[in-house]
Amino acid sequence: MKKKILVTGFEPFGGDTRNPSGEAVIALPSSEDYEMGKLILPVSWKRAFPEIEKAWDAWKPDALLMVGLAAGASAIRIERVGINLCGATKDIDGLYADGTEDSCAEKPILADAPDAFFVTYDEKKILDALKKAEIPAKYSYSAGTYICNYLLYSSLAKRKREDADMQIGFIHVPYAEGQREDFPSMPLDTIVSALETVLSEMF
Ligand code: PCA
Repeated sequence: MKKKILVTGFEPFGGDTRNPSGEAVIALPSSEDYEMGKLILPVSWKRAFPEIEKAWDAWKPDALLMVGLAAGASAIRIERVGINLCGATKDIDGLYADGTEDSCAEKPILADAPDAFFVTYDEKKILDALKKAEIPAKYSYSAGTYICNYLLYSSLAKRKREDADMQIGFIHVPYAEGQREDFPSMPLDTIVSALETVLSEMF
């Protein structure tokens, strides 16, 4: 049986009209080698992770690859760790992580849980494959403290809780070329190729 990979990207947020992570995930072609499920998530503290959980529980994927935009990045960022912290940043619903409009305190994602979890995809294999494909890529040791890190930490915590044997990781991508003049960017085609390369190295 073919392995199943759930791939997620995001809708636009923070004043941008596009999000290359969602666009690249939508553009990903299917593969002979694995079955792919796709989700394009809202940049919402409350609404994004339940969508992953629902697909995970119903479809039972063998791997989960999440993709998000990292404004300012000039290379593909292979995230290595999710931390137990929500930053004080509002989401597209105008809410902070605690569900309020007016508090701005940082808080843990999960109470009484580990400070961090490492990703479970093979980051070395992925970096080598991206380098071989001549796509600028590097390891990243912080996925930030916004919704991307929230999904990464929450997924790794679920995996641990359920003792699931799943490859889980997060890729941050630059802005798509032509999207913003004030930030580094990468052609959307290259971002799509990068994700195909990552997916081919998930097992
Ligand atoms: N990037 C944000 C959230 C959605 C996205 O594409 C992040 O890095 O947390």
